[in-house]
Amino acid sequence: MTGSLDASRTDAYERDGFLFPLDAMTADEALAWRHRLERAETDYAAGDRAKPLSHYLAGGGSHAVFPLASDLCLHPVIADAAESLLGPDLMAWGVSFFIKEPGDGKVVTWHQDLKYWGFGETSDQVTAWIALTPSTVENGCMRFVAGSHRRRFVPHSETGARNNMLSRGQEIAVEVDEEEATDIVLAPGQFSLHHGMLFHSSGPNRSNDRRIGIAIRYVNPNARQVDGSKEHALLVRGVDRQRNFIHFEAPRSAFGASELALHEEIMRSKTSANY
Ligand SMILES: O=C(O)CCC(=O)C(=O)O
Repeated sequence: MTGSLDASRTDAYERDGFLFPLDAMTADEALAWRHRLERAETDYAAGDRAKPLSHYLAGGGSHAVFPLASDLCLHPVIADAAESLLGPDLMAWGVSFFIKEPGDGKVVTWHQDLKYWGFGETSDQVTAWIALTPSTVENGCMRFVAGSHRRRFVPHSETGARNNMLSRGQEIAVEVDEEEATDIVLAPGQFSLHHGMLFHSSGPNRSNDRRIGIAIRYVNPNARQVDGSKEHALLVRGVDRQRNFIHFEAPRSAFGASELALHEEIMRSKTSANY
């Protein structure tokens, strides 16, 4: 199975700033990934750990410390799709888990990812968001405004709202017309692609099951921090001749000592603009 996108799909991505639904795996395979995640959650909770698991899963550096996250970055079908948009040299700069528990009230307010990533306004990145559970209107699927990626950065405010899954409650400070938004409904094993300039958000989980999505931030070697600093990335395919990133190896064990040390280093090197 190939995930390469034909010209009609890459054209649609250029036009709308997103694509969905794309198939990465069967529903049974997605369930196996979910079980793998939930076993890791149970094991982690049983251990004597200094930091909550969410510190690693939500913060963007999970692919340095948790093999499930790095394995997903390397998934051939997902990487094929990213390659169709970014070219053959591909890195995973970030992996974040967006898990909404039933009734936890968590939302993601309207925002543009790139506003906080330090890369400026660039098309040398794409997010693949993989659904391990159904992602529906009821459980708070993502919503995208088609064509909004062609706008420049718009002003954002930081509300600090505790029910916002974004670290500082980042929120677009101009009017977003909800009527224009598309609900990104996905079945388990499907994924969407979105551009980092795209206006997007998601509502609360009103279902009685978890909503689990994993966002992989792929970049190509042209992406670079505008302040000239280097951040860490996992090479997925090809070569990085520009060397704007510090490369790291996929983790060998989940939350092992060397993996935790690397994760600390990665989080320290991220500019405060990132998350
Ligand atoms: O999972 C969500 O609801 C939001 C995810 C998101 O904002 C992103 O992947 O950029």
